[in-house]
Amino acid sequence: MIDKISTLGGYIHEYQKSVENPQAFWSRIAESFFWRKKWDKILDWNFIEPKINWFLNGKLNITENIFERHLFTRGDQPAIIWEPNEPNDENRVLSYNELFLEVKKFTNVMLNLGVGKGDRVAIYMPMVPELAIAMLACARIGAIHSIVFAGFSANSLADRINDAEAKLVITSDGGYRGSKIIPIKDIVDEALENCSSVEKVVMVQRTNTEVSFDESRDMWWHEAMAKADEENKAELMDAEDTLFILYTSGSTDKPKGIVHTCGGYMVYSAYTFKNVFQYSDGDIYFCSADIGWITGHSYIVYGPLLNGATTVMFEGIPTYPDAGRYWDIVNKYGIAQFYTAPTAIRSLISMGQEYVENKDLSSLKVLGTVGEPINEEAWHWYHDHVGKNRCPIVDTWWQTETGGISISPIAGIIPTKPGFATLPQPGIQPIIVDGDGNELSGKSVEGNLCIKYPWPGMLRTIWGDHERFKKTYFSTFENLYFSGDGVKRDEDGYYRILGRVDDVINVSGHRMGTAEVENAINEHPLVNESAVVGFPHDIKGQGIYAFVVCGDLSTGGEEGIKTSVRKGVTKIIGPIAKPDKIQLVRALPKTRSGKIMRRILRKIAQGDYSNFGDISTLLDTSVVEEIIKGALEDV
Ligand code: 6R9
Repeated sequence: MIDKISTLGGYIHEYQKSVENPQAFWSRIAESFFWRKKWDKILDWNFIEPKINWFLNGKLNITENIFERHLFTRGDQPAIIWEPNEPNDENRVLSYNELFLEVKKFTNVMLNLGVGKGDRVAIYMPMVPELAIAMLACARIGAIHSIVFAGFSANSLADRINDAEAKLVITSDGGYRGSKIIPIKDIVDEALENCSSVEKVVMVQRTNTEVSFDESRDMWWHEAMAKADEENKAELMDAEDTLFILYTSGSTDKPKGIVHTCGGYMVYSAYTFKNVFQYSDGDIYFCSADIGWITGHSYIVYGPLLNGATTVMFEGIPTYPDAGRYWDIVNKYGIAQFYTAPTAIRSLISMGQEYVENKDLSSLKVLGTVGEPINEEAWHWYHDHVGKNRCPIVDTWWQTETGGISISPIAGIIPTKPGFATLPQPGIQPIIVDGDGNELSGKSVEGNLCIKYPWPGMLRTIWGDHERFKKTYFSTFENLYFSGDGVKRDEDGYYRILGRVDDVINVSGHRMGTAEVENAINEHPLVNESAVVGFPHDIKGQGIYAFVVCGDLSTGGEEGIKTSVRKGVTKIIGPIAKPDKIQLVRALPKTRSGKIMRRILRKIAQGDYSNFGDISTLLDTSVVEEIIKGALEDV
C-alpha cells in the first residue's frame, strides 16, 4: 500500500527526494503495486523527440492491482456505490467481489466479439455502473478504451470513433439527467452512419425507451452478460502499452487523442489520490465529475479503486430534484471526501443558501475542486457553508495530459490559500518562463507554466500524431512540457493558476478550442467567417463570445441567424459549445497580413473598450469602432 504523507515536514522531505532522485522516488512508490514482472529500468526520456518511457519492460495489468490485490482483505467492501438520478429509486452497491465478477463477465463478452489487446473500444454512456465495468473490462483484456462524454453530439462522437478506428461501441438506450431523458442510442446511430471501423454495438438498457436495433450489429448488454463465462485471466500488459485514449480540445481544430499508458498512469493516479485526499480505509469518497472527462477516469475509477477505496458514482445533476442534491448524497452515504468543480459551486450559490444550510454534513473531512480557477467568493462559500470551516479545500490543478493532480494542497497538510493551487505534488517540477522561454526564478513572478522533468502519469503521445504531440507541448519552450496555462508564484512560493494563455476557453471547467467552435459556426450557410473568444461569466467561469460575419442578413433577420448558429454549434459539437453571446459584425479586426487580432476581441468581450495596445498593424481601425458600438448596443 502507498504510504501517505502525514506532515508538512514529510511533504517537504518527500518533495526534495522526488526532485533529487526522481527515479529512486518513483521506484519506491511503484514497488507497492503488483507487477507480474518487475521493470528493468525506471525511466528513459527526452523532451526533444519527445520520448517518455517509465518502468521499462515492467509487466502488469492494472485490474489485477484493483481486484486480485484487494480481494483477500476487502472482497465484500463496497467498491462502487451508485446513486441514481431519482433519489427514491434503488441505488446499487457493488462490492469488490461483485464488481470483479461483472468485469470478468464483460471481458468474455468482448473477447467473444473478437475484441482483444490493442483494439480500440469507444464508450458513450451515461453515468451507470456499466460504464465503469466496461472500462475496467477493456483494461483487463488490453483493449484501449476511448470514453466520449455523452453530452457530445453525433458528429463529435463520430470524429472520435474514426480517429481511433474503434471496433466496438458500448452505449445505452438512453440516459437520465435530472428531468430529461437523453436519447443516447439515437445519437450513436447517427454517428455510426459515418464510422466504417465499428463492427458491433453493445447497449445497456437504462431508460427502456424505444430504440432502433440493427440485428447484425447491435446487442443488449444484459443478454450478452447472461450467457457470459465468469472466468478470465488478465492480459499481460507492458508498462508502456496504451491503457486509454481520451480526447481533449486544443487550440487548433481537431480534438487530440491523449494517450495514457498502463504502468505510469496506474502509479500516478493511485499515488495522488491517496495523498491529496488523505484517503483512509473506510472513508466513502464522492467525486461529482462525469467519467467522460479525465477527472472521472483518474478520481472516480482508477485512483480510488487502485487504493481499495469506496467511490460514489452519481448519475444525475446537482440541481435535481433541487439544489441540495449533493448535500443529500453526502448525508446519505456519510461522504468523507467530496470533489467537484467551481462552476457547480457557483451555480449552487446562485440558488440560495437554504439548500445547504440545514443539511448534516458532519461526515465531511476534505473538499476538493478541479477544472478551472476558483474565485474567492466560491472558495469561501464552499469553505464556510459546506465545510463548516473545518474541512481543508484542495484546489487541484492538473490536465487531461498530466493524468493526475499536479499542483495542489495535500489535505490538512499543506496550508491553503483561497484561489491558490499551492505547491507541486512530489515528482512535479514546475518552472515559470517568460514569452521567450527564460526562466523566471524566485518568488513573486508570473508567466507560462511548464514542467521540466517527466512524471509517470504524463501523456505519452497524441493518438496517431506524434508530430502534433511534439509541436503542442514541447516546441513552444525548448526542453520543457508546456501546459498552456498562465501562472503566478507568490511571495510564499505558492502557485496561482491564471487560466489558459492559448486559444482554449474553459467553459464550466470544460476545455473548448476556439477554432473548433469557429469551424462549427462557419458551417452555417450564411456565415462568412467568425472569431470566438472567452469572456468572464458568473457561473461558467468563462462564456463563449462569438463575433460573426454574415453575408446576407435578409433571411431570418439577426435573431433568426443567431438562433440557427447556436443550433448548428449544438448539433456539430454539443450543447457545451453553444455561444453565450453572438455579435453580428461587418468585418473582423485583421492585421495587414490577414491575422485576426483576438487580443482586441477579448478586450471587447470583457467589456473593456480601451487599452487595446498597439493597433498600428490593423488594416482598418474603423472596424474596431463599429464592433465596440455594436457591443454596446447589442449584447
Ligand atoms: C483536470 C482537468 C485542464 C485545464 C488546465 C487549466 C484548467 C484545471 C484547475 C484549472 C485553475 C485549477 N484547470 N484545474 N485552472 N485551477 N485547479 O480539468 O483537465 O479538462 O484537461 O482541463 O483546466 O486551464 O489547463 P482538463
